[in-house]
Amino acid sequence: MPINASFEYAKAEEKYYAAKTDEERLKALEEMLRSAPAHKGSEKFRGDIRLKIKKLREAIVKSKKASKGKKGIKKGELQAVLVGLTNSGKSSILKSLTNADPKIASYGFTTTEPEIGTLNYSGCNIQIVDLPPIASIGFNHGIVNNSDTILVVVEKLHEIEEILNNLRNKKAKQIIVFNKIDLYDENTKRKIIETLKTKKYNFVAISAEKKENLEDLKEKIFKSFNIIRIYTHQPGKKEDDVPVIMPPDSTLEQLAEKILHEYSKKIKYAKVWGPSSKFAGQKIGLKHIVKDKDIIEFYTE
Ligand SMILES: Nc1nc2c(ncn2[C@@H]2O[C@H](COP(=O)(O)OP(=O)(O)OP(=O)(O)O)[C@@H](O)[C@H]2O)c(=O)[nH]1
Ligand SMILES: [Mg+2]
Repeated sequence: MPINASFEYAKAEEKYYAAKTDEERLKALEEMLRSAPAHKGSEKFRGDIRLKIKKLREAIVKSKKASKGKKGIKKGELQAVLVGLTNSGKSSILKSLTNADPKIASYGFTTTEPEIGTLNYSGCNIQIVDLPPIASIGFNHGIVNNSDTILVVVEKLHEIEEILNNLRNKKAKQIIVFNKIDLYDENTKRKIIETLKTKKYNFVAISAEKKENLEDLKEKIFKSFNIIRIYTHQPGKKEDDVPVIMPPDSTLEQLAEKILHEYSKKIKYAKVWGPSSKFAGQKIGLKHIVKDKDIIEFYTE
């Protein structure tokens, strides 16, 4: 700190050292410049601050440019990611399952960054992520590693092992999606399906273009998540259309906590209709284990 520095300057300098982002740092530096002593002897000192401001502004612009185009994807609660070689039809599948409208083309390496769409199935919103082809620059192992379900999209049998060998995520469920089945005659189709069965893959043979077997694919995706759906509501009101998603064998307490942190402490009791109830409207406590498609009504203090 220079001699005769003001109290404001000291405060700004404190902010500068405490700043966590470049933007905060820049703001603090600008404050420092405003409050720095303006006499002749401090000219070099002010010049130093100006230089720091200039450099920081450039760095911010540069990092903004670098991050542009790289879409951040906030992982949905239920997420399936499309992985495969170029041209296998990943984007066509995204388009046929969801509201998304990705670029589709026959020339290869069409998708260069992740695209997302939402598949609404059985009351649940499932996030489907379309990725650039595996082994291309834009392919994102990070997204695949965090995903719940991997849709391995192929148009030839030999592609399956090639892709599986390249996957690092060993936790996610895998569904082999054999696409473009419309290109084959009945006999070849049957042989392909036999081979997939013999290899014991969890698979579905579809045509994204001709919309064949898409319902099977949707069901397989939904089942891969191993979740239960609970519909909740306040007394006297209609239940929510969008269920709360829970792992199997969750308790009423866990359900309440998922809805709102500390909510379980406010609950006197609840009533349940559906699979986990002995009779309609049964009164239950926090330790009650809920089941798929239960309807729960909460009573708070
Ligand atoms: N016959 C047939 N063609 C299909 C089917 N699905 C996709 N295609 C065609 O295959 C080509 C590639 O489709 P895309 O959906 O762009 O493939 P992709 O896997 O996203 O390709 P990349 O983004 O390059 O990885 C296009 O010409 C599609 O029209 C299908 O079920 N049957
Ligand atoms: Mg694509």
